[in-house]
Amino acid sequence: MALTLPDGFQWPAGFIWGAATAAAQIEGASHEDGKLDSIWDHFARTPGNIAHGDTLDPAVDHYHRMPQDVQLITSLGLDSYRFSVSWARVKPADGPVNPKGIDFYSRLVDELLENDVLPWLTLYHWDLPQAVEETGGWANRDTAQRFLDYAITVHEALGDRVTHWTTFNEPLCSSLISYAGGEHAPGRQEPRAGLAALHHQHLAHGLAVRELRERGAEKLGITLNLTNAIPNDPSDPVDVDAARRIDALWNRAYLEPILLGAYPTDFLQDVAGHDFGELVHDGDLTVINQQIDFLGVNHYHDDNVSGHPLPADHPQGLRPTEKTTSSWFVGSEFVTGPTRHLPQTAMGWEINPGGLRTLLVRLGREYPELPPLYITENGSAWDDVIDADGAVHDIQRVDFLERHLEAVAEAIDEGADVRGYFAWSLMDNFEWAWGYEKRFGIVYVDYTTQERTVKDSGHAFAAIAAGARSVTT
Ligand code: GBH
Repeated sequence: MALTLPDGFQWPAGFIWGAATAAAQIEGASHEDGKLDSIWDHFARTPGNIAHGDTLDPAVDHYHRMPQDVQLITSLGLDSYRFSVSWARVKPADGPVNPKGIDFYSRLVDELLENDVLPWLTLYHWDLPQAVEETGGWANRDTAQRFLDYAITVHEALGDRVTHWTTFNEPLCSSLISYAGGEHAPGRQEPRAGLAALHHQHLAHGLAVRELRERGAEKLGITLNLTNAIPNDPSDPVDVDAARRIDALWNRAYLEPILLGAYPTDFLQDVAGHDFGELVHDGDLTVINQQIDFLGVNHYHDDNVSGHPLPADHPQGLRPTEKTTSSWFVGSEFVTGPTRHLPQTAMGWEINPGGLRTLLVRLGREYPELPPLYITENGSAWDDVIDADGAVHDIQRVDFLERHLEAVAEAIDEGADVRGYFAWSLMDNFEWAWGYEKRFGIVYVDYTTQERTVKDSGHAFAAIAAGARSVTT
């Protein structure tokens, strides 16, 4: 198998080939060396929140296996490793700094640099200290200020070695899905809190970018999960309006305050019933509208949407899911997601590589002020097994990876400024509400022995990266 690339195509010089993880999904050691509960530790203790009652301990025991995991990254020949720092490890009660916590990340960064791997650091990948949640969490405006203090702490410790700083990973998930939809920690089902979290995370992002810029951080950005919202019936104005609403709520409400310094007008109208305007104080949008050096794009699937109820026998359940009674489509609760009967991954997510190309090209065309793009996550879950020969022949993931890399190449060929691709994920891990059931890794983890085995997709990715590099450098 090989990539089919546009005629004469070459990956841009210096294109970054990497893999990504997140602290809560891999570290374990939830209560070791001074770490206290994050909202995910707390959330996982309530039966029914996580599949099979799984918890975040020991996850893949990365806290104790960090040097070997860096060797794994090196063995794949990757340029960069995208990881997140756990706020609850660094400032466990959001009070004094935990020296052992910060030391872990300092050792990780040293280990990466010694192996010529670029550290790509994310400050917030969803694991708020439970102590902060107990004072109101992201629904509370003051949490933005606390995030700034935490960001400064991490920068003071690592700023001499880390050049690439991402404030938030997918704020859509850590605001609306977590505070309005209730599917993610802290599991709150309050539409207004979801909107407050959205705005306060924007504010936290802006405060941190402004401050870390002044303190000399080289590259600052944010990662958003972006989607193409597709009207189920393009000739039906009700479906077209549903797609417009989801595009506003999922994409533009995140992109535009950052890039343009304003919330989209139609989004403001859609959520008007929740007094969103009261959350936005004078000057906030100026703080949020900081120049960023890159935009991270996470993409897994497009979203086919309709403004009509689904028939009762429809295979894909209506949102909200059985687990929650509140929708995270705040202001557009009636919107549904009918299936298009495309092939699906083990998550039930549609496979449509062309969607990634469309998205990347469209971003560049719609936003002239767009900074360089990096795909900071893309990947797929499958029911992997170790075969009799000791290998993991994950042919579906290999295919997913190759078709999506082709889509990225096509987008670049059409003018999209994409400078890197991080596979999600480096290794199998704790897949949030799905626990350990869903495997996204390009490296397999045996959850009994914690043994790591590079899957066929890992070998394929390493070969593609090596091949691309030998031509461009
Ligand atoms: C990312 O989020 C995370 O950053 C990462 O930690 C995670 O492990 C990885 O993806 C895989 O899940 O309501 O049915 O339409 C996932 C982004 C956004 C994907 C919301 C699912 C809604 C599904 N998710 N989307 S549905």
